[in-house]
Amino acid sequence: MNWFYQDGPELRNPFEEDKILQTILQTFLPEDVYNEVRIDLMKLGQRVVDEIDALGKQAEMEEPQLVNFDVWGKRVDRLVISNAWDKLKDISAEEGLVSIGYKRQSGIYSRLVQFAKLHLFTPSSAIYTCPLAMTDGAARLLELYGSDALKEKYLEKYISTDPSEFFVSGQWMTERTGGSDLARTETVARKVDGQWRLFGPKWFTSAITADTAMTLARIEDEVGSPKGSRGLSVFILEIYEDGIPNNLRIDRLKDKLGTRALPTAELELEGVPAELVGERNMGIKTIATLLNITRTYNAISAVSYAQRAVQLATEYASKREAFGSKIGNLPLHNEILARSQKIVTGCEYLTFFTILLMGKEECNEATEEEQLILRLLIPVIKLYTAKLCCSVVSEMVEAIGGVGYLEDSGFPQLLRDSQVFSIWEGTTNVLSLDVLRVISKTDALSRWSEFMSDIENERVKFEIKKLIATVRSADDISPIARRLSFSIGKLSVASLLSRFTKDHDLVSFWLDVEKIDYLA
Ligand code: MFK
Repeated sequence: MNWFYQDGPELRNPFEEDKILQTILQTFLPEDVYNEVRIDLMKLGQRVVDEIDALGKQAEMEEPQLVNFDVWGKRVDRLVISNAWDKLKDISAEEGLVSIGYKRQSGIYSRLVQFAKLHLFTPSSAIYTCPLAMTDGAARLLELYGSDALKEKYLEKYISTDPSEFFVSGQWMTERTGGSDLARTETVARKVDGQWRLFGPKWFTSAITADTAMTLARIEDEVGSPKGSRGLSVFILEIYEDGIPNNLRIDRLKDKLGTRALPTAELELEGVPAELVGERNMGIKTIATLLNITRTYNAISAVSYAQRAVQLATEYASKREAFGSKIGNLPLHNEILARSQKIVTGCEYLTFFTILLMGKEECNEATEEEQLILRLLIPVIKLYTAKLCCSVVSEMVEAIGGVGYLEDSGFPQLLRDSQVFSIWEGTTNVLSLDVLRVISKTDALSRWSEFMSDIENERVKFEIKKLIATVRSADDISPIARRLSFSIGKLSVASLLSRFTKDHDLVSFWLDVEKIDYLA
């Protein structure tokens, strides 16, 4: 008997498939840079299909384990990690996934090139992008605030393309008191024989396989530190010495909903040697540099997950038959795929535009207006793409049908991981409060409105005007901070699409989407 068997969705070269990414890069990059980069992106896209995707899946299957004691009862805190996870680290170095942003061979466009590569890599990488995000943030922090000695010791390693030299950094902020209100940090830094040593709990430390970590602590010495967040300082430390945890205990690995290949630990620091980075008691302001980088990674990760889910569901719809037709030709199914693609398209434009500004700022070529818009857009892209992309991924699981709900289809992993994007690196509310911080302290909203209104589309201009009027007339905007942030996200997308694509239908779609309502 010839029974029917359905072919599953096929992963194709994600660069070749992502026409929007190609158009965005052609729009934002000079022609010679694009032509050069295109070759590298095609190659990486093929490597994703041929090698990286299988490594990501293997790392997901072989979850990290922690062995706290040896057979004799001695505390060892040894991690057992998939070889695939280590290989993903090597590939990250070889592909320059951090270094491109710092070698700056494409000048102000280097960040765009780097993040385009991250966009292809991320959904196949078992979220190895998380350690890369923290490493990138640590590199920027050292570039801006590190002493020459620290730069020499660590920066070169963070941005190395040689896997045997490449260092990865973690970022430890969250304690049992929480990850949002860092003023309650309990970790202390004490000078012992001229060496800073850290003592205290760190409760969500991602990528505990990292070589170093940036962390916050309150200095305890004869001078002392103020209470609250103004008394925190940033320290850098090496997690292992000769492969053994260096004056710290790894108490437990977290049992997380998603990001399961990523080892996230609970730690007790027991005098780990550390070095101060930047000014004492300026910890929050200093580490904000790192956060702004990791939040940008968060946005590109959310977009890349959603893009991957749409690509796979669209490919599947081109071969799956039901009711006498390919399901991609069924109007309702087609409508959902098209709507999802439009959401991804808007989020891709917004995120890559922000990255373009980031590249300019880091090369000291951003105007004052661009710097302010960048500061405003980073929390906006983080919170906005996290929410939208998670709903897109959820809808694409449904588009695959029952098999999309099965573990080995790969879709549950995309969905589980997507859920973290609105939590780590600051929740939607915390990010909305950051938007408020920017608006109340700077002229960013007016500058944003001027820039985003400099287009032909009258409807977008009108909506921006209305938004500004609402903000100006409110006695207290904190209760509407979240709604305001979403509106800035939506209107930024509409304006950028109007400016760069002239696709009026797409702009109208975005203007009419108050929230992406898949229920109807
Ligand atoms: C891996 C497995 C994951 C599993 C699931 C997820 C687990 C979750 C793990 C986590 O917990 S992730 C959460 C990580 N935590 C964060 O991202 C921090 C979230 N909290 C914030 O961002 C708060 O807004 C903040 C800690 C910054 C509030 O602190 P403060 O001290 O009340 O802020 P304040 O006084 O407004 O700002 C201090 C200075 O920093 C100000 O500068 P000035 O002194 O010059 O005025 C601010 O302008 C500046 N600042 C704050 N945020 C900034 C910034 N500057 C630039 N960019 C920013 N984003």
